[in-house]
Amino acid sequence: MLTFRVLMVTALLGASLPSARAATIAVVNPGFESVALAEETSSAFANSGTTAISGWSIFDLGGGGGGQTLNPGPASAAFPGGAVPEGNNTALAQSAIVQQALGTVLTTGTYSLSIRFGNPADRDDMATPSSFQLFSVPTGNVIFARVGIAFAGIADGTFADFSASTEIMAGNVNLGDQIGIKIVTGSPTVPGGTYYAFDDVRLTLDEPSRVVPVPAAWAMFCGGVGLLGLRLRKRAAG
Ligand SMILES: [Ca+2]
Ligand SMILES: [Ca+2]
Repeated sequence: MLTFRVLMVTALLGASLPSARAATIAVVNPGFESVALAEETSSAFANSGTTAISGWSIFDLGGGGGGQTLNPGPASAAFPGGAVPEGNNTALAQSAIVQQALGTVLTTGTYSLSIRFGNPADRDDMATPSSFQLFSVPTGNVIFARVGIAFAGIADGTFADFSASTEIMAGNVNLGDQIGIKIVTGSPTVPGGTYYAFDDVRLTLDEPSRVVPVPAAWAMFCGGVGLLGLRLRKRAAG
């Protein structure tokens, strides 16, 4: 009887293994830590599409936009106490697009984006828009935008988490396109504006087609059922 119970448990485990987990899509320099900065110092992004910060390019939206990475120390005016949500550095940009091509193409599944946005204490909380986008590199189409990130929900000198997900269905016009992510701080129609800080960029993809038990689990399941059948036949025969 003990053998019977063990076989039943084996069969049930085989049938109910959890589905595959979401895969992380690699982002180069996701926390802007590629340059080791001393406290209270910053390193400017070069402008006009050049890549001065590993992995990332920056484009001026107009009005003299730009950006930098910053390691705020304890006496930081932007982030008093020096707290950043990940590592030592945060990125900041004003009236600019900071973007990265990801070296992968759009497929069906559920994409989830997350990022931390910060509100520098030494800058006015102007109503310039900001967003975090998943986009098609060849077409520029926005596949998903976490739009409307504003300082209203972020206290001066602190960061807040923003995340959302979108399901890409069969038939999406951008399937197969190279994809990228970008942070847009400001607007071409609102020159100047103010600095947004951002850090800890993450992207995952959960592909439904991969949500099946692994072969080893199937082997265990089939073995369990087979042995169970053999056991029952022996019981019936006896
Ligand atoms: Ca960081
Ligand atoms: Ca502020």
